[in-house]
Amino acid sequence: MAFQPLKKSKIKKSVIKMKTLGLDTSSIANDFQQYFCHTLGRDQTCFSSHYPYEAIAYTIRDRLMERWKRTRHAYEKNDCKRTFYLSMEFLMGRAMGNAMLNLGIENEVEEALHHFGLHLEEVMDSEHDAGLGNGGLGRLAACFLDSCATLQLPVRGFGIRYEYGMFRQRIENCEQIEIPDHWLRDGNPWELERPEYQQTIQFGGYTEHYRDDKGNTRARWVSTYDVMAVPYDIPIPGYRNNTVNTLRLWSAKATDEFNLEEFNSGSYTEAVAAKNAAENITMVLYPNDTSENGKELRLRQQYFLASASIKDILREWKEKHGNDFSQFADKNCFQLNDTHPSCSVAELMRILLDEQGMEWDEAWSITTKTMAYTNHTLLPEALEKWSTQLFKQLLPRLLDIIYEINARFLSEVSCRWPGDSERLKAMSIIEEGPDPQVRMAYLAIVGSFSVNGVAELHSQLLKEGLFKQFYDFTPDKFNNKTNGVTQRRWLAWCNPALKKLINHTIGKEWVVDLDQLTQLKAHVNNKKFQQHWHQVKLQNKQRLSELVFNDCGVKFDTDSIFDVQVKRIHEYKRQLLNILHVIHLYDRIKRGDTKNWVNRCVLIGGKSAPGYYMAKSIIKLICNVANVVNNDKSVGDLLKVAFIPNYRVSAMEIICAGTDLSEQISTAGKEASGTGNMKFMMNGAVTIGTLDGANIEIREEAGEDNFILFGLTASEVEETKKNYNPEAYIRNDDDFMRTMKLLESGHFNQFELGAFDAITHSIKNPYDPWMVAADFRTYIDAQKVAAEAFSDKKRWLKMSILNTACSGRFSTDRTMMEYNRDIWKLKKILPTVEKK
Ligand code: 26Q
Repeated sequence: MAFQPLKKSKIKKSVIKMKTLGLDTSSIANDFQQYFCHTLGRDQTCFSSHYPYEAIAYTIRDRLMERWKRTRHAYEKNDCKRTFYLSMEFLMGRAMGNAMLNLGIENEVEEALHHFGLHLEEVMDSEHDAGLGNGGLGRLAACFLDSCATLQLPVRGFGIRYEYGMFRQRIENCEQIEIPDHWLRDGNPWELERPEYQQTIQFGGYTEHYRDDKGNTRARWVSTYDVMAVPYDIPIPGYRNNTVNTLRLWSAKATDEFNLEEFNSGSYTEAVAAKNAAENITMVLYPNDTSENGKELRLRQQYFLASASIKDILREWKEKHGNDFSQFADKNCFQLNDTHPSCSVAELMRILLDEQGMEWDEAWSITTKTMAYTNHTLLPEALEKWSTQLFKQLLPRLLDIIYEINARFLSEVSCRWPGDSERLKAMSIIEEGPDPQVRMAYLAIVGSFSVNGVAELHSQLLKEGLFKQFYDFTPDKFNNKTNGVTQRRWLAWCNPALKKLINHTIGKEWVVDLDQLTQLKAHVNNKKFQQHWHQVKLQNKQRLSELVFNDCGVKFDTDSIFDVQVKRIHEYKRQLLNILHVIHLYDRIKRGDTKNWVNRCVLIGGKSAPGYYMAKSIIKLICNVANVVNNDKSVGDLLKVAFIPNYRVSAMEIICAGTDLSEQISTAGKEASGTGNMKFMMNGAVTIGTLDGANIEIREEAGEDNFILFGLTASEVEETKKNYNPEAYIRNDDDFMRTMKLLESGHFNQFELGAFDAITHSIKNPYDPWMVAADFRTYIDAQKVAAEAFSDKKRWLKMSILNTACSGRFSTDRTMMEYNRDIWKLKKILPTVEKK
């Protein structure tokens, strides 16, 4: 046993007390020196930026430790209600800048490092992104944690500590190559291992029934093979408020007993192999941003997260309340980030029934008062399903419970609608068929007291479409919580020049109250302010253009309009429409149709799921078009195109600040919300977009004049689908015709015959669900409007300023206050003040 309890010794509380560490330059410099020279054993001959990074990271982390402890202590002492945010993804990015900002020690750290001849920026660049997420859903979880800590809400994140995060993307021969992201290789100074809180997670085996002391039949899950879940805690500092919340990430470890058994029976290699199998559970993040169904390891991961987290909460509960669960539902809430952690519903039931010996009704009442579910997709094909066969093999006891939940649920439905067997079939948690499936979204809805979408339109469409029958049955569960982003990272941190200008103009309150930005409206016509705004944008465009040159070798001229689309590559997000516009512009240049031309730099970035053929083809098309356009002397500065490899959080921090035009061009009714759209808006980009997801709310806030709209609405999309004829759109539009001709001529795939056939076919397919052809014309026209607006410098500046000024609603502070008001009902808790 690696961790033995102290028997004879007892640590003296009065002596072990934490020191309050100074936040001044000289304290920081002293500690840095201590870590650098003594702990890490380096000196002036050190040539790597890693050790300075590690030393300063520990120095900063030390300053979070005491606040962390005091926050934990306050939650414990208050015995307050708490929320647990369960998510398979937390896309945290880098921690250091955020910690410095929230502690308010950026200048002090910079000065301290300077003292040793070090540049903060270079040192910071040594930090790996924590890429434990695919995209929007994972980054949203990270922004939520930042806002909860800032609002001083007792919220803890639970996730998985993947050894390998989101793959690194390289572009070779215009194609995506996936490279494993071994982000923990050089250690992670931001995590604290907590082996004392490890949990045992069961898999396999079967359900056994037996009689308890009172003669009641009860069930237990036996003959399982077990895996240990070891928690690693990451501090989540609030903004200058001494609160430090926790993100707890679980890592899989083989059990010691298991190894011993195999070992004693003489099968050394089998023992090691089995250890590997157990530890594989948390090895790698699944790189799909829509569900990839049926993968056993993924279901293992999901149950591992659910079981470890719930057991952890019950351990804490029982330490304080013993076996009294009467208050449990009043004091705990589990927010499920999509269906990925929805095994939690059945797992909490299992523990209450089998381990606490509760009756069904009591256990169900507790479960359905504590679970809340957030949906993040409108694509029916993205709803998670698991075959009951796989479930039975891996989690037999959970499947029993799911069947029972379903039986009781369906009997309620049939009371309400007697004899309506079609409805029962449609609403059943089990989808019947040759290979019956567990519908995880239905399990989550039935098991939760709250079901929310992530933008107004999305929540509306859930009620009318995907979950209509559930809405009819329990309308009160359904609600909307429009997403947001944290302005600490996505404005104050990533855009220091704009931060300075805003602070100077309206003060600093906006950092914790983003609605304050409306005060900027008063300055929108002020010449001097406009000039400043322009200079800031130019400076940020310079920074972005350096990034693009380093990563793509393409020169972006800062006088051009910077037209940017960065997000996961997916057909519904329509990067294809973007590149069709680029081809159209190229065609115009080649034809000499360049009157009133506005120079344009188009930047596209994002990762494709490794097995998603169409998305990969789209990346290839973008890169091929970029090569042709950028190497055509007759194009020059009129048009530049770049695909930025390995799009990630730390790249977005530079990209969003330097963008003029934000591309949010998904097929209406498909993007649940989007959050990149909000980051761009906050940093003064103008959106060109469809009426989809949160774009609608962005346009409402910014005003019609400050948003460039195009495309079919969600209901028009459905209407148009009925007799959609893409070839007619092409035929009747000269620009479209020429664009398609260029694409089909092989101009962009000279030595790669047929490389883009699948793409051209998809555009012409009458069943193209993404309706690219239907929106081509209005998109091209809207782009022209954008170019005209940009060429009118004053007008564009005003649009830019107003976008930032109106972005207050899109702070996750607002989002979290709404979750708290309607769902969690937590009290704000201040960290305890330790007596001197
Ligand atoms: C599920 C099962 C198996 C393998 C992978 C998955 C999986 C993983 C990630 C399914 C979905 C995701 C991620 C989804 C996602 O990021 N959705 C986005 O969520 C954002 C935050 O709410 C929204 O703004 C976006 O509109 C939505 O696309």
